[in-house]
Amino acid sequence: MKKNYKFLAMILALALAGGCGKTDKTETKAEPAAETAGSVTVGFSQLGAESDWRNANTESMRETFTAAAGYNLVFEDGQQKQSKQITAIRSFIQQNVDYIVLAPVTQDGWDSVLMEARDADIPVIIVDRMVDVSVPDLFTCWVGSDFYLEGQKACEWLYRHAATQGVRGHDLHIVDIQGTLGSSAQIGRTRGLEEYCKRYGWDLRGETSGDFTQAKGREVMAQMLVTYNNVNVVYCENDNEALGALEAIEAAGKHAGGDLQAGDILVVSFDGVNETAIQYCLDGTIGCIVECNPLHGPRVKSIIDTLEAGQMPDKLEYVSETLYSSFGSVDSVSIGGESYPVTILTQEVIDNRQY
Ligand code: GZL
Repeated sequence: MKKNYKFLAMILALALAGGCGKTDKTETKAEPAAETAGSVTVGFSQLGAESDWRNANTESMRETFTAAAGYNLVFEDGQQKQSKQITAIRSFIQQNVDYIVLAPVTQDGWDSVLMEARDADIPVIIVDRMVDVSVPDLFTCWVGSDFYLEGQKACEWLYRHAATQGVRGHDLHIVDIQGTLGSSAQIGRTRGLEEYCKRYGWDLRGETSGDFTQAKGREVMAQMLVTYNNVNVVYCENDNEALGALEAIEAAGKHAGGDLQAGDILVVSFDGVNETAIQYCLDGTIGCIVECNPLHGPRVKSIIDTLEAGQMPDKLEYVSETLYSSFGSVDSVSIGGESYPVTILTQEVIDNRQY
């Protein structure tokens, strides 16, 4: 644990200046968390609670950074607002935490606050989505998913599944319910789709953000079904959007499934955390879910343990992930010469998963 000399000096200065024990009731600054002696204080700025994936990610962090394990976790919910996350990081700096962990809502706009953390000599670990910074040393390391690869896997599965039904090129009429615009998850997944559409001549009818939520996913899907009369593939950038899209598809009297020749609307999604979505993948209502693993708590702990031991972890740590389908039409997908097996979804597979 870093010696809190700075913190003690600040308290002493406040005491001498009579600033200790503020009487101002309007004081809104987060009080430093009661720190257990010898514990490692981790300030975690989580971006929100917009999806089942996010809640599983928060749970993983809370389960890992417990007082019993020797940590003092200071948790701040950004409510999907970058301004709140920046405020949280500044509060962590003021509290002189040992480590800052940031799950950034969007990729850009972090330089100045990360410079403040660097100047305060507090290591910053980025988790899940990525940040786009002007100099690499503004964060110590990152752990998360390769969202572009996830998009490529989804599209390679779609290409191969459709080919088994003789459906190719311009006969695929696709809408993309995008994630939070400007997040690296949305940027990577959308990039994968747009590249495949260009490569195979798929008909990309429209792209609109569902903000990774079920309500917005339903609203956007309903609108797209009115705007485009020939949609036969819905590319949902997370499972909560897929659940919303399925509600809209049913309300429009259409059928979600895997038989394009029979007029089904084929739904492809990402995450594999929401139980209902995974059951829909088991029964074929959702054709494919590309796994996006939320259990970053132990991974971040491993990074902090490495730093505590005076070593330097890898700058970037990518999580390996599978993709699920119950169709059996595609047994693997090949991306850039690498083969990724498709996990054929069964109830047993579901029961044996970690989350
Ligand atoms: C991906 C993560 C995304 C999930 C969504 O790692 O950032 O944000 O795919 C979540 O479910 O809202």
